[in-house]
Amino acid sequence: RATTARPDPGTTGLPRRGYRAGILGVGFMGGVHARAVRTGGGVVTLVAASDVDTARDAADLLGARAVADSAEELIASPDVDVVHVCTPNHLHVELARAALQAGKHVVCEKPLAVDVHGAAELAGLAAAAREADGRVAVVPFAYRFHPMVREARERVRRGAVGTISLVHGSYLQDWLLRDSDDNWRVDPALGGASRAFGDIGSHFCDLLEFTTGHRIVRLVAQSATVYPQRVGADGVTHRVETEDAVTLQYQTDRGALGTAVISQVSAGRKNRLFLEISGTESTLTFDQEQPETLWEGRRDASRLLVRDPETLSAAAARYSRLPAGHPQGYQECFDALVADTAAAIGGAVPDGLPTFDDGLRAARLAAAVGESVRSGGWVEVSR
Ligand code: SOE
Repeated sequence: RATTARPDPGTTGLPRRGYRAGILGVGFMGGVHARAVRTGGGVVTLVAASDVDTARDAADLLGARAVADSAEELIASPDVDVVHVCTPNHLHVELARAALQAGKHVVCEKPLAVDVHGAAELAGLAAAAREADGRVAVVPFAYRFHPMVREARERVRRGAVGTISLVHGSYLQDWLLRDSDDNWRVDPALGGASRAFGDIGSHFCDLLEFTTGHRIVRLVAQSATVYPQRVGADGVTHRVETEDAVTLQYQTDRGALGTAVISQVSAGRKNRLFLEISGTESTLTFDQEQPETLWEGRRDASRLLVRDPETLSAAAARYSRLPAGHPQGYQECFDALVADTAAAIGGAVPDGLPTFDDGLRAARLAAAVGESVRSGGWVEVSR
């Protein structure tokens, strides 16, 4: 039981030179990363985008001190210690590789790479950088940083759920519901062949494995592309070769079964990441759109646990950034992820910081889903 909402000093604090970030990409995610850096007391020293005008237009909003002419210039800058890669997916490998080779710490958006080969290369480079001089390489599986997710993980860990038999859920969005909705993620050349699964199914699987400690070892998947064609922002119709939705069924290494529905075309569902863990003692249910609560189901006495740093386990209270009754959510998850990244750079070992190994894990799962969709059969997920 936690008696204070104050963060654990063992895992906070800026690295000695401060947290000097360079942000590559100025879309939605670039903004989220920049806010998290500044909230933690860091500085966005440089920002770069696909062209200088775009970067200049976004610099103020991101609170960036200066604009780099190119990604290469940003990566080479002595004013940048941590490179945040927030570009379209197809550039992740090339930019993260260059940043690691230039001696920087890296936070690279997911999917880490559009295939296993690229993700494995980056995981190898990150391991070498960690060995060489303790550098940190993070993939923002940010939903791990919801306090109630930590609470669920803690309850699983201390046996309150019992032996887990079922883990099911969904990740549903509707921002690609119409054929007039389009985005670079739809194009496999930019986003990768695995779209709905790579973009959000990866979060679902990461959350499942993070909270339960189980690993998905076998799966069978189906996919659907609701619109064979979409109309781009330029008014031109193009073929769609990536999936709008995936359904999957899986088994874990510890004998649990589960199913998941992943979709970017579910009307009314904005960002509903829903996970339900059932064991021999209790059920825990987390819904990302109601992140202040965790449902605990018991045969005789079910209840809704509410985020209150006074009553949560210490592992969860550590991620409570606001007093009870003052809702916190998505941005605070990123703030906490960057704070833990800073702490890791400073030499701490924060529990549950998602690394490039987790990015590689997501790439392996996406490959297994793709293989199963093609073959129609069960696929073993490679380790
Ligand atoms: C779009 O689907 C998106 O921004 C994802 O790319 C993020 O990873 C997810 O957290 C929210 O939705």
